[in-house]
Amino acid sequence: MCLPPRDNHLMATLPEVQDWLRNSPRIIVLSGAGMSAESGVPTFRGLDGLWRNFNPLDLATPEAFANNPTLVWEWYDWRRSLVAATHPNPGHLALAQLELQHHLTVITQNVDGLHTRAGSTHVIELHGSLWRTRCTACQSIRTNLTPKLSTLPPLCPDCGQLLRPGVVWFGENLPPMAWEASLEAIAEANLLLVIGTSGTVYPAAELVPLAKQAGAKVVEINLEETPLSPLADATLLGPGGQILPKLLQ
Ligand code: BJW
Ligand code: ZN
Repeated sequence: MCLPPRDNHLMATLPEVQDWLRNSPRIIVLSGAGMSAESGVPTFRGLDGLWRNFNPLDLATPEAFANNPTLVWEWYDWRRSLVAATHPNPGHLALAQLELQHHLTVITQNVDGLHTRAGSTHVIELHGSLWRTRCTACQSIRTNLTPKLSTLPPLCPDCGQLLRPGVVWFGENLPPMAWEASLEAIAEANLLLVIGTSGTVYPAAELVPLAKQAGAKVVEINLEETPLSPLADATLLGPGGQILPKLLQ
């Protein structure tokens, strides 16, 4: 689904949000799949989302991998090739630019690595990365996967057991260090930008009320309102790749 940006709403609040940005030494971004939509990476929910064609329970749970590791591996292999052919969009690039003027931490639910490719250096990957594997037995982690690794899940060079995608599936805990670092960053934040997330997956969505409690202003950028909108001090409706460069002008 691609709704046209509601410029009236955007123009009403844009100068005010620009002012908040200028006066916020510590900015946090919480990004979701919509952040990378304009790069051509599919989102999960919504009309064009991945979950329209694939059942999350068949692909994004530890049980799914245990039942059919080849199917799950192939799906991630397909997504790796897809992401490898994309590039950061103007929204990712604007955030990398913003880091040159502010203390900025990006907390992303995305596994595509596009924030880092755009030049952001303080990136917390809450849901892991497509570009890592983890051993199902000895837990050793490998990075820098090539896009097309293999159609079969590879075996761990250390212990010979199955390697799995280095992402966080439903029912799994978030990487403890990433979660701790996110809580610390949120506690210090003056401004939280919530970009391109449906705000339906926990505990990531919990960071928004926590930021409010810590006294931060919350600005949401999305094509549509979400369950997080009532918490936001401003919701800018439109594509992140258009709104973020305008915010920085
Ligand atoms: C644009 C745009 C443009 C489009 N510009 N915007 C509390 C309450 C209820 C449930 C739970 C709870 N606590 C925990 C749970 C269970 C569960 C959960 O949240 N379930 C809910 C779905 C109900 N959470 C978990 O299981 C988490 N683990 C956990 O809690 O551990 C403790 C525990 C252990 C054991 C038992 C119980 C608890 C783990 C969650 C892991 C999520 N994993 C995935 C897959 C990652 C790997 C992969 O990529 O394959 O993460 S699911 C998927 O959803 C992915 C995403 O990161 C995540 C969030 O989705 P996101 O990013 O918001 O995308 P969309 O598609 O939903 O939204 C896109 C948005 O963009 C839309 O709003 C568009 O409008 C917008 N948009 N284009 C701006 N151009
Ligand atoms: Zn191993």
